Amino acid sequence: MGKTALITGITGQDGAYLAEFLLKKGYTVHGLKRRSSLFNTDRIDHLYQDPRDPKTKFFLHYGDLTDSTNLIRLIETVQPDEIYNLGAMSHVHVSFDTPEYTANVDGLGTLRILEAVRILGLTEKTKIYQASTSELYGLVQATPQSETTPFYPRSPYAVAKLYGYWITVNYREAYGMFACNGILFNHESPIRGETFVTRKITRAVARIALGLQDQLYLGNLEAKRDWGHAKDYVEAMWLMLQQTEPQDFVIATGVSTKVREFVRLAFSEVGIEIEFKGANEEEKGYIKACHHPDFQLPAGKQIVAVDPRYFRPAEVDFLLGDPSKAKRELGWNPKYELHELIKEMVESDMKEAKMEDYLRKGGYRIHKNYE
Ligand code: NDP
Ligand code: GDR
Repeated sequence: MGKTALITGITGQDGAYLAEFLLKKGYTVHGLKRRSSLFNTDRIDHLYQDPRDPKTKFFLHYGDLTDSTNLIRLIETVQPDEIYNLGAMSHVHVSFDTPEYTANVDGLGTLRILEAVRILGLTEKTKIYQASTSELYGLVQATPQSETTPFYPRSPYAVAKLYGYWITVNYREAYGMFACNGILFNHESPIRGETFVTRKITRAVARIALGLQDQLYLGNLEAKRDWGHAKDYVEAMWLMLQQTEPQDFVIATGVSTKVREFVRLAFSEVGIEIEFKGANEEEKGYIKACHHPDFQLPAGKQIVAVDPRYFRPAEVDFLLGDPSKAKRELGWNPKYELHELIKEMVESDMKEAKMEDYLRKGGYRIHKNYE
């Protein structure tokens, strides 16, 4: 008999990659999805299986991390061997606008999962992965950041995740539950949400190259992040739950890059050399040269600008992870380097932009403003 997993946040970037990964390993996968007024399953539609078919191994259930009754009923029905708690209001900037909701979902949501497992008497059977984050480190105390670096959260999101982190540790110590925190540094992919900086950039690169967009407006270009590929990171989540003892692990690449450099690398994927002038809120990016024969973009054209609306009330300036414990104890090693990640993202966004261009030229109206 294969194992059964329950994934909260299955419609998100990581949930989609993890579901695919576990199905390939022979798991039966159950996912929690929120009710929304439009379909929200784009990232997992390719995994759909007919629930009427007795051989089906992929099931979706309506639910929400703010609803204990729903979580208890679902966990009782599914009897999971492993729960991956990936559901969250995951946007750091938005958490300043919705702090209470973020605390409820990201903080208390974690408690609700742990309590449900305890109430149902599943503490011996069910292993739990908690999606913790490098945002916990916040204001730099030391670099590179490891499992022993002190936390200093800098946003309602990070403070909520700090509760999630400690309540996971507490239930492990208090009730002997197999519960682990994965302290994951930023990880991206072609299915990354469009309002996170990497995807916003790669999408703009493709749309600017095709003349569908004039400018890319960004916030703090000086911020540094340790960016990896989501595909590598979901494997680490699974590995944590296959160990004999529950432990917390940092998952990162060990390389940190400025947002400005990510912009430069992404434009260079389509042959556009960019140079930056000005400082802080006045900073702008201009085309130095365009080497791609298909794109008619003149040197000197401004294509990047800073918009102070994207600055955060409190920023996390510098994240750099030390994944040596995960490498040593889990045998985990990231397969992707940053340039490969950027290449894959730009290629995928170029395909989408070409489709958009085609539809527009065919007279179809498309209204999608992501920022
Ligand atoms: P996404 O934003 O892509 O996905 C978040 C998921 O959570 C979506 O499925 C979303 O549903 C769901 N969700 C949101 N609110 C609720 C709720 N109230 N109840 C149930 N589900 C909810 O995030 P990622 O896939 O990038 O990240 C996965 C997890 O890992 C998150 O917890 C995130 O905070 C954490 N993390 C992410 C990192 C990264 O770099 N990607 C790094 C470290 C941690 P819907 O689709 O309906 O919006
Ligand atoms: P982050 O990711 O906050 O690290 O959280 P995001 O991509 O949103 O920001 C990274 C850095 O880029 C700067 N930045 C901008 N960010 C956005 N979104 N939009 C902009 O226009 C922009 N311009 C500059 C930000 O200020 C920041 O410094 C992500 C999420 O996935 C979290 O859920 C996860 O926990 C952490 O990564 C690890």
